[in-house]
Amino acid sequence: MLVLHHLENSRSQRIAWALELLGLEYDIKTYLRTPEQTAPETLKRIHPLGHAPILQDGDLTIAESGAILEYLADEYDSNQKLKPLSKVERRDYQYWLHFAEGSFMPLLVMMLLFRKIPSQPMPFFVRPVAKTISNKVIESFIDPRLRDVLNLIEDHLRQKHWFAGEHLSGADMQMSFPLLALSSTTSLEDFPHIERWLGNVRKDPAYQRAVAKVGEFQVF
Ligand SMILES: N[C@@H](CCC(=O)N[C@@H](CS)C(=O)NCC(=O)O)C(=O)O
Repeated sequence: MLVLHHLENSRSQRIAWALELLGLEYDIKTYLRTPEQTAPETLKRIHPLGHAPILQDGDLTIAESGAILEYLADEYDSNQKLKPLSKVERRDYQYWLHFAEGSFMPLLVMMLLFRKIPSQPMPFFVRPVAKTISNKVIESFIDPRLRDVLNLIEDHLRQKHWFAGEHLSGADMQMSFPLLALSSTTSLEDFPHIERWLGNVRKDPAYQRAVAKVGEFQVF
């Protein structure tokens, strides 16, 4: 039996989408975030890092959303719904599958943390300094890199309908989390192909079934 350990408002949505696309039966165990927005300690009973998503398949426990998608592709995807067969599509699939967590998410996590710094408890006279430093890091380091990332994605989606070509794949699932998260707080109107792709994601029946079960990511 497949069990998806799902942290509310999190990357687990990707895996629910994949499981729905493959038409697999699975249980969802939902964990609520702590007041500090972290995962509860109970998730560490499933995997030592206690980060979601985690998938259990019988005795096997798999963490890392990219690794989980690859596992599902290897074990349950005889019709290549998650992982394309052709060489060119496979290259795009691999690139974007890794890009999502390797290049995109670290920037978003940094942005989230630096945005939060000025509102953390601290002596009142330190706050303006903290705010200046945070804004400087966001403006000079994070924003330009994020714009490069979005330009790269926009350019790719100008040529391809989905990340790996004509068909939806696990690469779209990996890329959905950072792009949905970003679009919930930042206008993407300068990136019409990303917006078109986000619209297609939201229209996908398997995505809609997943969201009905685990919810869509809301605020970043
Ligand atoms: N690279 C990992 C990241 C896992 C991760 O950081 N998950 C977040 C949820 S979106 C988490 O569990 N956060 C809770 C915490 O850090 O306490 C993946 O793609 O699965």
